Amino acid sequence: MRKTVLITGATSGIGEAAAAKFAESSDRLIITGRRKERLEELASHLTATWGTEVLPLCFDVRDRQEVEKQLGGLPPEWSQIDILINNAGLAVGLSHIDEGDTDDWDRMIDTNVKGLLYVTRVIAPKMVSRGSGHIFNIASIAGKEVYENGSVYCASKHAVDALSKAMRIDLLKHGIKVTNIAPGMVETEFSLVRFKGDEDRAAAVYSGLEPLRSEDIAGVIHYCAGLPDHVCINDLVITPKAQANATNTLRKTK
Ligand code: NDP
Ligand code: 8X3
Repeated sequence: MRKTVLITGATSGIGEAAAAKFAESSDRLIITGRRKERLEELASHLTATWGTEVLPLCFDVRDRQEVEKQLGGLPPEWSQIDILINNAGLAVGLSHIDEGDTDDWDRMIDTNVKGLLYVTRVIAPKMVSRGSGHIFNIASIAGKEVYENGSVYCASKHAVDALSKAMRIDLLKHGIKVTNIAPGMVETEFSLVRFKGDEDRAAAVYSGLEPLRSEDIAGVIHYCAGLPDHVCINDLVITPKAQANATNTLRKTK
């Protein structure tokens, strides 16, 4: 059955790939992000390729009033959301706790934790009133483990991990499923954002190994969303074959 899927952070990476995957299966999409041009290009592309109905909404998930205005004021034909993919997020910087940039910390906590909460606070009641829905939280392997220099990003993703568990309890009686997705290394714009545009540092993250592609994660989300209603995958850690955990990778040397 055709579903309405809301994906935050669909202008690149995992969110964009998830949008393509759900479009391919004829679902309807609400896609969000801050980069308006990219959002509109993606919407046109999905409609031209798969005939998908798409509603692009440009806003910053950190802006609570804007989240409430945009998602609280959805047109009636778009307000029944079956699947929410809380994907918008980022890492900024990589530094020891005594040297970190507090503006970077604010960006990560405000986006990864507070932004996810603002979106969920608007959408969850709509699911509760219908007694159905499926929420995906894109956490991270950094929400399962911590690594040197990653303290605040790891803390923000541990918060997402905790929220997934807590949401599953609170929403249980309303028939809403919550799936926590915890990817390892996925080659997207993630490292470029983390290193503030430094392409060499970003490329080095994935050198000598085959990282996950956004499509790999999108495929897993789509699979979980397509399972029978009585089945809920609660939590998945997904890494490339060359990654054992947050810190151990197998790289080919030249
Ligand atoms: P990308 O940088 O490619 O995509 C991030 C998306 O989030 C973009 O669409 C961006 O849109 C959106 N976004 C970021 N900040 C905001 C904001 N303030 N308001 C609205 N949208 C925002 O990275 P990924 O696809 O890799 O990241 C997606 C999620 O996956 C993140 O939560 C990330 O933490 C998580 N993750 C990524 C891993 C990886 O290795 N790549 C591993 C584990 C988890 P725009 O800039 O247009 O606003
Ligand atoms: C992104 C993966 O290992 O850089 O969440 O934290 S990692």
